[in-house]
Amino acid sequence: MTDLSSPSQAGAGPVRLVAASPVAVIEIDNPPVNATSQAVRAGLLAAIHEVERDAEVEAVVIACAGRTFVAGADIREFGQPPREPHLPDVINAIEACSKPVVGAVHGTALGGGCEIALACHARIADAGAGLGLPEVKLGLVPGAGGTQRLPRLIGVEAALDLVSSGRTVKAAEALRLGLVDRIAGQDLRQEAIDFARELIGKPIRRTGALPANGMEAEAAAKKLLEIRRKARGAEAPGKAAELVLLAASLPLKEGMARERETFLELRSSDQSAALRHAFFAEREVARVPGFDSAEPRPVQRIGVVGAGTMGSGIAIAFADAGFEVKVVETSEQALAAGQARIADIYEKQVASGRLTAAARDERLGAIRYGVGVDTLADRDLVVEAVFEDLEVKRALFRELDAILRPGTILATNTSYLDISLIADATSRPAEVVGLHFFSPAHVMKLLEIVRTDRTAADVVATGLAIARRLRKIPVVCRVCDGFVGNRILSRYRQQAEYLLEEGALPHEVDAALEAFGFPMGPFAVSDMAGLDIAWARRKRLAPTRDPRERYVDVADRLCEAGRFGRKTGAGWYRYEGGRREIDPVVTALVEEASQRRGLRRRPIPPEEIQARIRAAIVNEACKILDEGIVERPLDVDVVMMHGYAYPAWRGGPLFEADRIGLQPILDQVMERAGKDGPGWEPAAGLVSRAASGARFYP
Ligand code: 3H9
Repeated sequence: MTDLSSPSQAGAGPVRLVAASPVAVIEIDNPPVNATSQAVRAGLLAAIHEVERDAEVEAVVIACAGRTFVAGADIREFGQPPREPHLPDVINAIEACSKPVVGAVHGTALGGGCEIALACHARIADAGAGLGLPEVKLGLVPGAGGTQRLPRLIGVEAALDLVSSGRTVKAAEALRLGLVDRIAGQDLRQEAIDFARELIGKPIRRTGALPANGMEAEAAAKKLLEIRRKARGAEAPGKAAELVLLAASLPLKEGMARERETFLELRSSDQSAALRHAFFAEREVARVPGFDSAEPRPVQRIGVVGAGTMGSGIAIAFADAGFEVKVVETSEQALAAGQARIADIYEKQVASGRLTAAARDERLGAIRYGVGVDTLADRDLVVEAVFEDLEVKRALFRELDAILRPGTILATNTSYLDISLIADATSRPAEVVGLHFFSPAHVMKLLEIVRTDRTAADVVATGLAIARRLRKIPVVCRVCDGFVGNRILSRYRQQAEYLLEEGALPHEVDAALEAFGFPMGPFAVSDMAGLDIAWARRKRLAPTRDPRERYVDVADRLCEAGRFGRKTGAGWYRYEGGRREIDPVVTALVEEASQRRGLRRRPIPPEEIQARIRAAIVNEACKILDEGIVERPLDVDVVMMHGYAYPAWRGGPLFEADRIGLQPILDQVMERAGKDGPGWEPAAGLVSRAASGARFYP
C-alpha cells in the first residue's frame, strides 16, 4: 500500500493506493466527507500517475473510506486563492488514464465528487447512494467538468434539470438516467473490482468524448427562462444551465474553459459568499454554547395532544423519524378527523411516488390514537398543539403534569404565548420547553426550541437531539412575543400595511418582495395561511395595544367581511380557479384607509418597498439580539431563511446587512422611527455597530 499524501501534508494520508494486480484500488480517506482538499487532489493525481507507471496494474477502482464518496470540493478552501493541482486537471488525468477506471460510489457523490465519478470510465453505486451537482446551492456552477460531461452522459435535457436544481438523484434513478452503469448487490468494493476486471482489454468509454445531443433552440430558450424564473434572483442556476447547453456545440476543452471562467467568477460573488454562509450557519446553529454538552434524555415514546393541522404534522414528523407516537384528542369525532388527516397526507405521498406503500404502513403503524390525556402516562415527551389560548394551555399542562411520570418533558407548540406562564401551571417548570414547529410540520425544516429561565439544560439538549433525529434545523431562543420568527414577521407585515396606507396596493408590495426573492409576498402568504388566526390574536391583544401605535385596520375589515383568504375564495385578493386576482373591493378599502389617516397616496417604487421591509426586519432582528433572545446573528439568519423563505442567496437579513453596510439601514430605520412612532425605535445594537463600524459577523 502506498501513501500518496504530499510531503507538505505528511501524516494526513488522505489518498492510498492498493496496487494489486490486475486491479489497483485508489482509496480517498479524508473525513468527514472526503472533500477534495489540496492534499486529496495531489494524492489522487499522484495515484493516477503511479497506476499508469505500474505495468502490473491493468485496471483501477476509485473508492472512498468512511461514510461517503467524495462530497465535493472543500468549501472551506473557497475563501483562499486556488492551489495546484486544480480539480479539473486531476479529473482530466483520471479520464485520460490509459487503463479502465471504475468509480465505486457509496453515500453521496456530490459536486467535485460527482465530477470525479463522471470522469471515470464506468460507475457502480450502492443501492442507497446518491449523486448530484449541488453547486448552484452554493451560488456556483460545477467547476471541474460537470456541466460538460453530465450532458454527454445523460443528455442535455436531463442534465439541465440536475445541474440547475442541484438535486441529488438516488441510485435507482441514476441507473435509469445512465449516470451509473450498475448498482451493487452486497459488496460494492468487490463488485467494483470485478467490474474493472471485466473492462480490461475492452475499448475505454470516456465521457468527455461522447457527443452531446443539443435541444431545439426554442425549447432551450424556454427552459432557460423557466430556470431563471424559478431561481428567484439567484444567478447560478441560469449560468449553470447556459453552460450545459454549450456542451452540445463546444468541444470538451473549450466548454471546460468557459465553465472554469464562470466558476471562478461566481466563487468570488456576493451570492456565493451568502450561500456558503447559509451552509455553515445551518450546521453551526445546532451547536449552542452551554447546551450542546448537556446529556440529552432518552426519548422514544411521544405524545401529541391535538390532532388539528399542526398536531397531525407533528405526529407525522415524529413517526417519519422512527419514534412511537400517540395522538390524543378530546372526542372520538376530533380524533377520527385527525386520523383521517394523517392518513390522507401519507396517501398523497404514496400517490406522488415519494413514499412506498410499505413505508406508509410502517409509519401509520407507529402512530396510535386515544381520547383523553390520561392515555399518555407512559410517554417520554408530550407535545401540545391545541388551541392558542393561554388558559386552555395552562389547564392542559396542569392535567398532564398530574399524570406524567417525573422526567417526562412537556413541550408546547405555541407560536406566541408566554411559555413561562404555561410552565408555572406545572410542578416541573424545568421540564417545560417550547418546540415551535412550522406548518406543515412534517415538511418545514425549522424548529424553534424556546427555553424559559427555568428550562433545564438537559431538556434543551434533548430538544436539540430530537431536532437532529427529525432532520430539522433547531434554533434555541428565549421567550418573547412571537419568539424569533413570528416577532420579526409581525413587524414586517406591519410595515407592509403602512406601505398600503401610503399608496401601494397589496399586489405591488407582493411583487416587490417576490422580486426581492421571497417565493410569495406577505399578502399572498396571509391569504394562504388564513387571515382569521391573526385577527383573533389582534382582538385578544387590542386592550393592551399602545394607543399611539400606528395601526392599519384593513385586515380587520377584510375579516369582518368574511374574507379569510384562499379558503373563503377571497382575502387580500380574489381567487378564481386558484389564481389570485386584484380585487377592486380591497383597493377601495385601502384607499379609504389612506383617507382616514389623511394621507395623500403616492406611487411607491419597488426599491423603497424592499428597503423599508429589509430595514424593519434588520431592526427587529437586532432588538432580538440586544435582548438576548438569541445569542448569535446566525440564529436569526437561519430562522429567516428556513422559516420565512428569506432568500438564501442573500445569506439572511443580518449577513446581508453587513454587506450593504449598517449605516444606510440605520438611516432608513431612523426615518421610519420618526414617521411610524412607538415600536420603530432603532435597536441599540444597530446604532452602536453603525457608529463604531462594527458588523454582525466579525
Ligand atoms: C464543488 O464541489 C465545486 C466543484 O464543482 C468544482 C471545484 C473546482 N467542504 O452536512 P453534514 C462538513 S462545491 C467542506 O453535517 P451529513 C460540514 O460542514 C461542493 N466541509 O453531514 C460538517 O462539518 P462540521 C459541492 C464540508 O451527513 C461535516 O462536513 N458539494 C463539505 O448530514 C459533516 O457534514 C456540496 O455542496 C464540503 N464540501 O451530510 C456538498 N461538506 O461537522 C455539501 C460537508 O464541522 N455537503 N462538510 O459541522 C453536504 O451536502 C452534506 O454535508 C453531505 C453529508 C450530504 C455530504
